Amino acid sequence: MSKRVAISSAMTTSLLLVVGLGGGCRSAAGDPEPFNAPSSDASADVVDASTELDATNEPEADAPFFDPDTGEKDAPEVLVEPPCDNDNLDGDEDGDGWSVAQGDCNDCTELMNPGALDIPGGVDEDCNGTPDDEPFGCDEGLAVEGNDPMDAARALGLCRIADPDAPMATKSWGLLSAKYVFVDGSATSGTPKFFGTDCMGDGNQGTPPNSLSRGILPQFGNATTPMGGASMLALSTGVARSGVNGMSPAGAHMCTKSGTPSGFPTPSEAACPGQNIDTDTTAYDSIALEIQIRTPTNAQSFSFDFNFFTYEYPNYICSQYNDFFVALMWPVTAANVLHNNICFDTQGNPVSVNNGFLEVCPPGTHGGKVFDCPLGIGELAGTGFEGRGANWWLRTSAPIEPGETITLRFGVWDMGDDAYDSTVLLDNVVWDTGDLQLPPFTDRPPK
Ligand SMILES: [Ca+2]
Ligand SMILES: [Ca+2]
Ligand SMILES: [Ca+2]
Ligand SMILES: [Ca+2]
Repeated sequence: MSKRVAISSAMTTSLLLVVGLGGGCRSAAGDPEPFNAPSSDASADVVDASTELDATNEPEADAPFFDPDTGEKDAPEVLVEPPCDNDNLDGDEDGDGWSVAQGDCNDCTELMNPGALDIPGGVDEDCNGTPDDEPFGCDEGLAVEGNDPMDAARALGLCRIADPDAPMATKSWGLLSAKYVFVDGSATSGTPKFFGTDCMGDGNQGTPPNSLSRGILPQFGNATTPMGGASMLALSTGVARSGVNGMSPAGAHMCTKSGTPSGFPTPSEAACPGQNIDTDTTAYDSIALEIQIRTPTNAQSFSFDFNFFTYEYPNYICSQYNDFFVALMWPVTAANVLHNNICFDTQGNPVSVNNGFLEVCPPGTHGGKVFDCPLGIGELAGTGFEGRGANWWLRTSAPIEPGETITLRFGVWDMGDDAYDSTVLLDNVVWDTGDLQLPPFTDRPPK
């Protein structure tokens, strides 16, 4: 089950401890003042995320954070700004790190200060003098082949840029940095397996990741559009564009090589008992976006959406060639996270062709596994992955500490060799200001 549902007009009286920036971005096309109109029908397209959190069910060491069978929780409560004298200028009465003199506009709630996300609802959580003015809509008109990694972050819906060295009064949450790297965090390619005229794009020894390994796309294939806003980020071990491009996605030589992330490759133990896992820590044709974010002081978790397409279906299941998609996070303390990867299915398998969510495909039995493919093949049309497999959109959520600086590295790589490419689409980073910190999980977003 998913923890979050799209807000309907019927729910708008009790919304808004939770906000989807992606939803705000999405609204840009049709609603000029989306955050100021939470009770209109248009808000169904505006505010993307809600939750049913039970504030009385505080997480305990061994207790589940939610009912895994029903997903049941109570609706969130609207933030009501508490009356506050703010008469202790240099103290920090609410313990949120800001004194009134430093810019805390309400020193009686830790949910309001310059580091907060400004949630629709009439309260000026971020204390900049204007309620509900969180930036949005920054991913329109971005160039497909744009080289600025900050644009890739914008494509994900991250519209607020923060200054790493800002004084307290303007120490907002937001994106601190972004860069394209290989999946091990390195920035220059090792000696690739192939190079020369066979290469697509600009990969070579000593180069940064191939510029064709990434793209900022308004659409992928005939059917896949962004989950939030106007564009999404594509990362590929082939060419990160729709359709067939040279040998991509059958097996393009992008002509880069790096190490795998620390701890990888890992087996898909639950999905592939006895899988012959490669011990080679070489990542072919890898690409990653690494971003640093100072998290909102009023958020407890975040989520992002991804959609993994792989040419390895149906030929290579449970093999040493299985490509990986990982979402690595630092710091991360959850007990169910292996090697900092917050993205895995309910069995703990990392995202590859073996993942339990591979449901867009022509059905069949391959590698000893039955693939029912309940989502059909329509979404493969025009992608270059016709006859192959994809997950369709999934949503990964993970807890954060409010106001901390986190690093996220989203990456894909070819395992074993550089043949049979995989492409992941990424979009819709959303902050959740509910009371609870759920452990990392991945599931289908609500329709
Ligand atoms: Ca304070
Ligand atoms: Ca405060
Ligand atoms: Ca504001
Ligand atoms: Ca607000």
